[in-house]
Amino acid sequence: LVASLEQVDETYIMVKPDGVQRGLVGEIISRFEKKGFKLTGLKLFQCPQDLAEEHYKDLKGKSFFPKLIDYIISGPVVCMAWEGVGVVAAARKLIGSTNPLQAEPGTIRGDLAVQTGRNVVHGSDSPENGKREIALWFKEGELCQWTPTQEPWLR
Ligand code: RTP
Repeated sequence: LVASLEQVDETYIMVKPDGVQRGLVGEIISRFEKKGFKLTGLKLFQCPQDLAEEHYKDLKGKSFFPKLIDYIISGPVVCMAWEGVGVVAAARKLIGSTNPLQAEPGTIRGDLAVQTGRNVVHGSDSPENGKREIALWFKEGELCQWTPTQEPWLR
């Protein structure tokens, strides 16, 4: 076995409350699965205000910050951890631009959203933030490090 020299990164992906309430959870998870990344954490979660504020602390001075926090805590979100080579940048590409009207067709936001303030999904913007956000949203025992079995599932 030749060990890969490429760095395996992890990213925090979150289906925001509008994505959950519009029934887009399966569709969004499916795009990351089909791309070929490995799911290492998944839960439905009602986010408390202090966690939302900590997650978005870099945006604290922005005029839209209070509305953003209200949006994120308005209903349950789906928290996910994904890992793979290049997963952070690739996930941002799959998600598309922050403003869904500028997001390319074929991206999650380009296909499924209209407003910046209702853009259905979050993805970490750097490997460092991927690690930070996964540690923020998940407890130790909620994450699974796993290797695919060598046995075929179907015969
Ligand atoms: P995210 O962190 O959610 O993946 O989004 P992003 O990197 O594409 O965008 P960022 O600039 O970090 O903004 C975080 C989220 O804040 C909301 N937002 N509202 N002008 C506005 O009303 C405005 N600008 C940003 C969006 O929900 C954005 O995803």
